[in-house]
Amino acid sequence: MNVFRFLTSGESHGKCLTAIIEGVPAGFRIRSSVINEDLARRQVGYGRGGRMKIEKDTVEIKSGVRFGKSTGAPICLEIKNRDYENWQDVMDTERQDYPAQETLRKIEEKSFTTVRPGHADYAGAIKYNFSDLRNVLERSSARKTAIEVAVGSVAKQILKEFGIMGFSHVIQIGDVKLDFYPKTYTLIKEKAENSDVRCADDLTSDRMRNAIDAAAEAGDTLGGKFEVIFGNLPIGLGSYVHWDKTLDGRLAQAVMSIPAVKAVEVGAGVEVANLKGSETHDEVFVKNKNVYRNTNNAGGLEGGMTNGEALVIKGTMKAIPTMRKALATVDIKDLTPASAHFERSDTCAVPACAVVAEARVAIILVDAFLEKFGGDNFDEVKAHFESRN
Ligand code: EPS
Repeated sequence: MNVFRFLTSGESHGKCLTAIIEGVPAGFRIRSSVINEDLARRQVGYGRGGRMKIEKDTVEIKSGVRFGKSTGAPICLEIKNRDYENWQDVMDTERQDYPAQETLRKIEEKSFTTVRPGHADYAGAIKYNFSDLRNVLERSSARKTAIEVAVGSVAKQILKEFGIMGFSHVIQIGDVKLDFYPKTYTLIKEKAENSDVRCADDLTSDRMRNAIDAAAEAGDTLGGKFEVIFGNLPIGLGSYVHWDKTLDGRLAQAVMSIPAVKAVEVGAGVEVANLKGSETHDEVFVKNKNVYRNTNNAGGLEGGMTNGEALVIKGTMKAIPTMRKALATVDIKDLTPASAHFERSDTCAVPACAVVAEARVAIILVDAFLEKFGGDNFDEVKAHFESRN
């Protein structure tokens, strides 16, 4: 069982998004202002749609924290959906006995039966026996990633106490790739944070923006690739003894399950297929009793455990399936051919997806960290950490 675990609830246009986190030891400083900074990072990005102009995601810590410190009790987080104001009738949790005509009209207007290819619509409707695809859209929407970023921010605040920090950046949007990497991780992070496509090179950022503009013009959408990097990790998080304890396996699941992610790579990733053994593995050297490597093709993981090098995870996101240029589909009402439903959407959400992946990686890392060094309170965890090999 996971040490750090959480559940979320909430619909895209419902009242709010909620998370309950379990497993945070007492005595950790948890700041809502830091969570809000991460929420803002998820909201920006060239190519985002109209919804982000309505929302200004901020978290309320509802329980489990007292005077800025965790108490060891479950932590409840909440983000209100500002857009709910416009959706109250449609997303009502109560059934009204005699709804007004106007209410019925709004519900009718927002219900839909034309499946959007690439979304959860078709399988979701069959699985849960829905005639209105609104029921599928509302929870399958990537809107819920906002609360996951809040949970990830709590994880990052815990990891930071032990000097573990990470960042994310975009390495491809459509067919525009980042070929020139700044020399250090610090530089990549700084440049990416200042780019509205989260890309560490100015010229490539321009080309990415142009590609997004062209896609938007054509009523189309774009996917891409991002990278999450965490440094200063203690050696031996995760394990090789069972398949479900391997850290690469856990990280892959966490990143793969972000909506629209279709592939996850560790270190050199799929490139290793082209390399010989002698080119793949990172040779080990020693200087003044310090072990070091000159390469990091393993992406910081060997045998499903952290090996002391930087953790490098890549994710690939498909282009968003909700688009103006409607795809051919069927109407589930009568199984007749139709055009896919279109609702306000983003042209490209790869920069936001990178921030979500950073949160998911932090969640897995804090879980593995507390598994190894855990305790009931900050001092215990710190003592365990300091007594490591
Ligand atoms: C999102 C909120 C959603 C979408 C997007 C992500 O808001 P709305 O549906 O009101 O426009 O902008 O979600 C999707 C496109 C999707 O397919 O899930 C958010 O908060 O990130």
